[in-house]
Amino acid sequence: MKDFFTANVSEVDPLISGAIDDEVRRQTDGLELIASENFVSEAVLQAMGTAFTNKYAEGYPGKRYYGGCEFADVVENAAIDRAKQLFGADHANVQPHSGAQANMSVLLAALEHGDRILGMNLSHGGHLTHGHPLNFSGLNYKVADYGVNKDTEQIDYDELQKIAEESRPKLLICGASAYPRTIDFERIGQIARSVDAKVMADIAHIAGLVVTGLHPSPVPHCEYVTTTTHKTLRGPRGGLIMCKEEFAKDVDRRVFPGVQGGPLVHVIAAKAVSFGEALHADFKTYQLQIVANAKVLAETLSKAGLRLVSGGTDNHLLLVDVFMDGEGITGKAAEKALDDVQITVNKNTIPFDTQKPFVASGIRLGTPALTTRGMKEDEMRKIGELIAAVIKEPESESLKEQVRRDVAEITSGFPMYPNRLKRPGIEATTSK
Ligand code: DSN
Repeated sequence: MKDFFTANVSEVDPLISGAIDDEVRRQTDGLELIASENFVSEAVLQAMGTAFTNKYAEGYPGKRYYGGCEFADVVENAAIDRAKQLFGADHANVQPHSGAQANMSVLLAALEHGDRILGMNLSHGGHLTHGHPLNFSGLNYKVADYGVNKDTEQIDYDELQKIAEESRPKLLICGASAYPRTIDFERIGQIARSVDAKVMADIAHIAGLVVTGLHPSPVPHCEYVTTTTHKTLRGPRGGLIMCKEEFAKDVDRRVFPGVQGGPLVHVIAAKAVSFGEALHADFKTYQLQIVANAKVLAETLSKAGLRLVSGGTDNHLLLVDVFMDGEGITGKAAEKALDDVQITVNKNTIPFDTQKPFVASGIRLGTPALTTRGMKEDEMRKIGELIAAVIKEPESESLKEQVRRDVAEITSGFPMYPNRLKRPGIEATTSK
């Protein structure tokens, strides 16, 4: 048993240890532009890799179904208090393992089976859990949907009002996973109240902007607010629900025992650490830079002749139409060509897309992760030019060779996780 409690993963499991090392190297050597990803601090990583993973703590602080939860209570109470302070919310539940489980819990709290929801169409920027037919939200509830205006590619609030009046939902779901513009939560709240509906705002993408005042907060206007903790908020992977006090009991009992069993206390510890980081003044500086970087990236791509959905961005992400009615390449081809040069993005449908979702006409880019590394406007200009060049000549091996060198030069100036990088000279143990 001596080794059991002391040996490192590299000593006991070379395959997994090698893959972990390779992943750190991949993240370090590449340009990460997936809008929903970010890099957590070493402190957050450490909090996650702790003995709290051993602990069952079903229930809530002070009311657990297991003994020995006194330190789990310290962690969960800290996460709750910090989340409430960050968002200015009455109540926070920090236990959801993911954004999908946060949303599922709210739908269970707010609705009866078969009630109607009104959510943003996935192909216009919404999310699976907002009513997609293959998701629990589409399987258990009647669904009406809204999207963006064909000309502006932005939410048409008058149209939304009309759809709400026609469909009479019990819950209006707003928030998006691929929408580059500011969302008018106040107006959405008014629309919901005019048809006697409640509102759930899913701010998974923009939570970091919301807590720093760079995007209007939904908290005063919406009964329920959900988010993931790992995107602009820069915490560990996980979910979070905020609600008005009158809904707190219902939300809590839908998370546990409704949807989940024991909470992941090690992840809640990491959430608490990241919320503490987000309460620091420098978190606003970071969020301001995310937005500034997105604007420069958008301008650069636009100047290079690519079409930006909605014409630009107000937040951390941009949706680029790379297909351009057949003049360009598909999102799938663009994702692959960029992957070849260690620029990581995801293909994404654009509103009124003519391509299937797995092919798509667009790619989605976001700046949270590269901004965490310290990159600023100059790097964004260079990166935008590299992306545009690859999309214009996706088959050119000589261009890709050059871009790979440029990517290596950029990333080498912005090191990360020095204590977690594989020792130099040790070869990769897994292959791509
Ligand atoms: N998969 C997330 C995203 O990429 O936006 C949403 O759940």
